[in-house]
Order: sequence, then C-alpha cells, then structure tokens
Amino acid sequence: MKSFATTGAIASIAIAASASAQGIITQWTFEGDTTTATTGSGVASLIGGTTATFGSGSGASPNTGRAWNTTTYQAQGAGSGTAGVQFLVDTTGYQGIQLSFEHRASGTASRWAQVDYTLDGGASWVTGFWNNGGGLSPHDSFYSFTVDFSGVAGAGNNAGFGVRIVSIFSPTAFNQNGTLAFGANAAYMRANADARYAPDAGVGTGNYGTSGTWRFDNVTFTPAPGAVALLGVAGLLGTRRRRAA
Ligand SMILES: [Ca+2]
Repeated sequence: MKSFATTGAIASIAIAASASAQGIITQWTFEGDTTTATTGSGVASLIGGTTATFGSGSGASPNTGRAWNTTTYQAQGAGSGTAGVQFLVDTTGYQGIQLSFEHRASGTASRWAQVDYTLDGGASWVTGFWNNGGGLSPHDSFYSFTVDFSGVAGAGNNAGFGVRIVSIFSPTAFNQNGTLAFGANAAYMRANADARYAPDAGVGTGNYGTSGTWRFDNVTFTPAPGAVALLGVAGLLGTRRRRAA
C-alpha cells in the first residue's frame, strides 16, 4: 500500500504540474462570491432544489478566500442522486479530462457524493460514474477529490461535456445510533455519523438533515498531462479507485 500511495502522490504532482503548464480548461474558485468561472468558461448551477450562499474557502491554492456553500438537500429517504451542483464545460480541443474539487460537509449533510456526467449538454446523464466512498467528514474540513474521465469516450473535445455532484443514499446499510437503522440504498448518512467509517468515525448520533451544507471550492477541469508514461499511471489509479468504490 505504501508504494501505491507514493506512486499516487507522484502522479498527482506530475498531473498538477503538467496541467499548470498546459493550462486549465475551466476553474471555479468562487472568489468574489460568484459562480462565474474564474478561469476559462462554463456554467455552474444548482440542481434538485438546492440553494446556495458563499462561505469561507478551502485555504488551498490558488486562493484562500471563498467557497460555494450549498444547502436545502432532499429529505431523508427521498430523491437520492437528484440534488447537488452541476458544471457544464466545453472541452473542445482537450483530451484526457480530469475533474478535481474540494468538498466540505457540515455535520448533518450527506456523507456520500456521486459524480454523473453528460456528453450532450445535460440532456441526458450517465449516473454513478464515481462516488466518494462515503469519504466526507466534517472533522477534517475540506477534502480533495479527483475524478478521471480519460477513459470516457466523448468527454474530451466536446462542447456538451459536464458533470454533476449529487447527494446519494449510503450504498451500504448503517445504524446511526441504535435507533436510526437503515438498509442499503435507503437513506442518507449524516457526515459526522457515529455509525462507522475509519479513520473519521464521527461522533454524531442524530439523523441526517436537509439543512446540512455541502461547500465546494476550486472546482477544476484540466486536460491530460503530456507525459504518456504518467498518463498510464493516472489511468491505473483511476481504475483502482472505481473498482474500490
Ligand atoms: Ca475559493
């Protein structure tokens, strides 16, 4: 595992350095409390009834200031995969598309997030392409995630590409506190769930709530790195992550 983690870190650094050299396709940093893209162009929007304000940012490069703070998610037991945020990006001229974003949850928000994608400007969606493995916990502030679309035919060189990040039911059964027990794919697990998940098991024993918040920062689409060898490493990492999820 150690060697795998090290390889991943090296690949991530190489990807970041290459992307910086080649240019970001589109990025939202939410500085100035706006959903207008900071770099490049694209359309960010709320879906499934969510609402949003702006809050303090992740502190990560390239900014330290502000982030997009969303709330008003679906009621417990309703609408899995329907509520969240959406980003449409024209990838014309680019291949090997990568999405990275920073994500923070409040205690009562959903712990599980899923990424879907569209190849036709949002007319239709491929759902369940990626999920975070339940990897949100308010204990550690913002988490950084990368989603690799390099293996998706049509993600690159497409004026109608886009993704949405949506809240989903826990794919596995869980017992929040002894009285809030749910089956698989039946309920949202609150982010600071006491139920499970090392190393951030959480201490919350209440139920998920619609007023929980998901905060996003540095939502970034980059093209593939130029180095073929590193592309292969990134592809392997992406495959392993999807299998693990
Ligand atoms: Ca920011």
